Amino acid sequence: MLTKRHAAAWIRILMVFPAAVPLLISCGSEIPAGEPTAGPSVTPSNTPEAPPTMHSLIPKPAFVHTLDGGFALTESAAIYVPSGNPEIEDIGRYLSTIWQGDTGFALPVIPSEAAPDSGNLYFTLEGGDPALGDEGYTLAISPDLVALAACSPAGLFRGVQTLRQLLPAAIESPERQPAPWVIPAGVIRDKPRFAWRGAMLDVARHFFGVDDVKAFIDWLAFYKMNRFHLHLTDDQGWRLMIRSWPLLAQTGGSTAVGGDPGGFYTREEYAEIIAYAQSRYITVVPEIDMPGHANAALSSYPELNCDGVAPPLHTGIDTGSQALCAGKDITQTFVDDVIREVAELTPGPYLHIGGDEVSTLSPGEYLSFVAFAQRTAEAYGKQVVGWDEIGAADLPTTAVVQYWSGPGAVAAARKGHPVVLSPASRTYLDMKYNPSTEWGLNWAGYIEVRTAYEWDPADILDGVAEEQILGVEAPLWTETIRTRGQMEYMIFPRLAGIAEIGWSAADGRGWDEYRFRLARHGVRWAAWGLHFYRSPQVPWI
Ligand code: NGO
Repeated sequence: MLTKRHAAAWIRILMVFPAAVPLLISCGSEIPAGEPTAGPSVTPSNTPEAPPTMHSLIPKPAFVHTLDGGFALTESAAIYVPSGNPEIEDIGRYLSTIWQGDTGFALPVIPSEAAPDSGNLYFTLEGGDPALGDEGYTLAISPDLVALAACSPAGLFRGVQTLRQLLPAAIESPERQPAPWVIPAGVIRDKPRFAWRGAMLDVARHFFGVDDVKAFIDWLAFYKMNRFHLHLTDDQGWRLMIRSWPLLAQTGGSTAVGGDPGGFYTREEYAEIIAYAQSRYITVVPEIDMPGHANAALSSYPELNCDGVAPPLHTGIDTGSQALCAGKDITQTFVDDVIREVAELTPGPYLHIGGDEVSTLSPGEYLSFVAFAQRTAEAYGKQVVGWDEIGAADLPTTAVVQYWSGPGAVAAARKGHPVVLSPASRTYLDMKYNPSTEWGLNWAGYIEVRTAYEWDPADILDGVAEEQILGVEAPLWTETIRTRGQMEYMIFPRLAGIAEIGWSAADGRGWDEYRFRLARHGVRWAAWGLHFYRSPQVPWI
C-alpha cells in the first residue's frame, strides 16, 4: 500500500536512483482507501496563467500526493520506453507528436532496457497483477524524472492523458508557446471505478464525416473514456455500406433530418474509424437500430415491408414509423447479412441492436425478433447490447442492457444482465441546457452542467447494485445538431462530468470543488478552439 510517507520516500529515491522505478512500482498494491485526493482548493490560483496542479485533473484520480517543485520539460528530454514493445513505442510517439507541435522540442521516443538519466520521461510496463486493472496507472514525477507505470498499454495511455493535463493549457494552443514547461511533482495512483465509460454519436439523423468522428474520439480519449457507441442507422439515415444490401447506404443514406445532405461510411472509412479508436484504447460499439427506427432500410428495399411497398425517405424528427416486417423470411436474411457484415468489420466484442421504441409489433413479435437478433450476433461472435426495452426479452445474461428510461434495465438486472446507465435526464447530451439553448430537445428536461454532474450511478435505479452497473454513457442524438460547432457546444462541458462519474470514486468528488476544476478546462477548450457552453454555474477564468 502506498501511503503519503511512502510516496515522499519514493520520490526521493527516484531523484537519486531513477533505475529503481520498476522495483518500486508494484501493480499489485491496492490504492489506499480514504486517502484525501481533493487537496487544497484550486480556487486561489484559478487564473489562466496559473499552472495546473494534480488537484485540477478531470477525472479526479484515486490517489494523489503532491510534492513541491516540478519536472521541467526541456529541449533535451526524451521518452524512454521498454525495448521490443512497439505498442508502447506508439504510445510514446502519440504523446511526443502532441507535445512536439506545441513545444518545438524533438522529444524522441527511445526504446531502452534501462531507466533513463535525469531530465527524461520513462514509460514502463510491469505486467501481471490485476489490482490496478488494465486501465490503472502510477505516475511519479520528481524534478529529475517522469515515471509512468502500468500493467498494460491501456493503463499507460490513460496515464498519458493525466500527463497532458498537468502541463499548462497553453500547450494545447496551435501557436508555439515559449518554454519552460513544468510538470508539478508528486505521485498519482489511479484506476477507473467502472469498466464502461462511453459516449454515443448519432450519425443517422445528421451525418458526420470521418474527421468529425475522429475529433469526437479524441475528446473521449482526453477524459479517459473507453467506449465509442456509433449510432449508425435510424429512420432518417443508414450510414454504413453493407455489401450484400448496397441500397441501404446508397438510398437510405442519401439524406438526413430536414432534407440536409446525407452520407455514409465506406467499409474502408469505417475501418479507419475503428483503427483510430483502437489506437486510443477505445472500443467502438456499432449500433444497427432494429426492428424499429428502420425507415431508412424500409425505404431502400420494398421487400422488407409487410405490404411490399417502400415508404418515402423520412426527414422529420418524429418517430413512429413501421418496424421491420417480423413475419417475413427476407427480414431474417436481412438481419443475418447485416449483422454478419458489421461483425466482420468490427474487432470489438459488442454489437448494439437498438431495440428501442417499437410500437408497430405485438409484444410477442418484438421479443422473438430481439431474441433472433441476439442469437445471430452471438453466432458471429458478438455480445449484444440493446436499449432498455430489450430487458424484457429472454436473452443470455451476457447481453448488456442500456438504460435510458423505462423499466427494462431493472428487470434485466434482476435476471443478471450488466447495465449501462444513460439516464436521459442526466446524460443525454442532446437535451438543452436551459430554455434559451439554441439547439437540442427538452423532452427529458433541461440539463445544466451541474445536473449532468451531480448524480451517482449507484443511486439511479432502485434495486440495481453497483456490481451490476457496467458503467455510464452519454448519448448525443442529432435530430437538431447539424454542425461540428453545435456538436461541441452540446458536448462541452457536460462530457467531462460524465467521464468523471464513470472513472472517479464517489467519495471525494463534489460539485463545489468540481466546478473550479472544470473552469480550468475551459482554458484548454478555448486553446483547442472549441465552441463550448459557458454555463453561468461555472467560475470560468
Ligand atoms: C430516445 C430515442 C431516440 C431519440 C432520443 C432523443 C432512445 C434510446 N431512443 O432515446 O431515437 O433520438 O431519445 O433524445
